[in-house]
Amino acid sequence: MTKKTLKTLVTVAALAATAFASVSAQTVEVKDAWVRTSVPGQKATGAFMKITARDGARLVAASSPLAGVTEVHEMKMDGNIMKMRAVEGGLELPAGKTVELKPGGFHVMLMDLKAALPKDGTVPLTLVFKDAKGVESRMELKVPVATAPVHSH
Ligand SMILES: [Cu+2]
Repeated sequence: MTKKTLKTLVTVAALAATAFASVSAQTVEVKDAWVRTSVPGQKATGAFMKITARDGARLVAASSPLAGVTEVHEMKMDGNIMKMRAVEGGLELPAGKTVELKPGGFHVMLMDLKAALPKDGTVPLTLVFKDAKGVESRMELKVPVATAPVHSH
C-alpha cells in the first residue's frame, strides 16, 4: 500500500468516526414510551413518552412500519370541542426541559394501522429531531404496547 492510499483511508475513517459520534452522542433522551393497545379494525392509536433535549430541538416527524401515516399531534380546545391536529413546524423541545407526550395532550399519532396492537407487543418507532442549526437526527425506538402509562425506575 502506498503512503497516499493509506492517508486517504485514514481521512475516510476519521470522517466516518465523526459522523458516528454526532449520531451516538445523543442529546435527546426519551423515557417511559408506550403505545396504546388497539383492537382489530381500529385505524389509529397514540404513542406517548417523555422527551428531554439537552440542547433544545424539535420533534419534526415520526414513522413506524406498522402505521401508514404517523404524525405529531396536539389536543386543543376549539370552542367547546377538543380537537387534535398536527403540530405545525414540529414539537418544540426547550433545552433541558422534559416535554411529556400524554393522553389528552401532545402525542405521536399512528394512523392507518396495518395490524392490531395487542398488549405486551412492541412497535418500532422512528423519531426525527431537528436541532437549532436545522440538523436532523433519528432515533429508533422499540416501544412497548400497553393500556396505561409505563414507568421506568
Ligand atoms: Cu392525534
